[in-house]
Amino acid sequence: MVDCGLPRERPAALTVAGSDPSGGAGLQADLKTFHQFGVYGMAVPAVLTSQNTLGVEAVFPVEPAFVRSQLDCIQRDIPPRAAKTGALGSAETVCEVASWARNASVPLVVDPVISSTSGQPLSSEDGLEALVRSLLPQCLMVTPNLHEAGEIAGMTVQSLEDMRRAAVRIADLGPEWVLVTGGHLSGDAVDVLWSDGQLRLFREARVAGPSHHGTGCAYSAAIAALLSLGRTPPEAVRAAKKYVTEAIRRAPELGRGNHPVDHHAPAKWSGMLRSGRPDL
Ligand code: PXL
Repeated sequence: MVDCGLPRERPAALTVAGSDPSGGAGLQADLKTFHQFGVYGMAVPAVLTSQNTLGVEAVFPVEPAFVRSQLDCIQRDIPPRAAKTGALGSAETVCEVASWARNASVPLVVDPVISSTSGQPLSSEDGLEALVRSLLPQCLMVTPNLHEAGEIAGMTVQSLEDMRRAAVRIADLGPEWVLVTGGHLSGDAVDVLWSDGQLRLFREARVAGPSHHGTGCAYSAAIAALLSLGRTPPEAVRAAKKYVTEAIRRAPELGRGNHPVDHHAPAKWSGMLRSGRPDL
């Protein structure tokens, strides 16, 4: 047998998210990101969208029972080492995902997507309530942006101090780690990671220009990929933020709206399993 020096052990990561046929966001972005980190990617669509870089034209939710059937099917064969959720649509689907995740006891990153980059709703109101009630208590990390953090914490989030206060409130809802992403503030792009009474700040220089399509998806997918490779949550956030910053910097001029980020940006620790396989 020829040994090409490639790692035989390849962790699998799963995304449960919306489909963006234009490839900038949603499960397409997640799969590209998993791949870039050298992780075997799996994807369960929870809502289908008709969209391009200019906006979302239509949303078609997948039957909650069919989402569950996909999750169970994967779990029986290739149990993921880490998973992330994106747009889930309805409360029923959120509950199916929560029930699957409870049984699978997989490290779960929840990106609490409420609307698309262009502002179209991708979750119903009771979908967000269900996410807070049933998904947050059992996830390892939740990654809201300023708007999502405000909706979940019941406050407006417009400053670094607001981000910290929102993170503390959201941690009370159950997640072990809360990452509030500050990409929409001015100045440096600073994210706040809160866990167990400890605050960590992650800072990168802001990349000038219009907002980019799929930034949050690539960020949470990179975190899930790095967790599946055995990185700790703070290590995963640090490397994922560097990846996303570079992905925005290199964003290709594709489409006539919000250009997608470049999922081919360099990914630190890609494909490198931390030796000793820590407990996740
Ligand atoms: O970036 C949030 C997001 C998540 N999921 C889908 C999307 C978007 C943004 O447009 O289309 C499917």
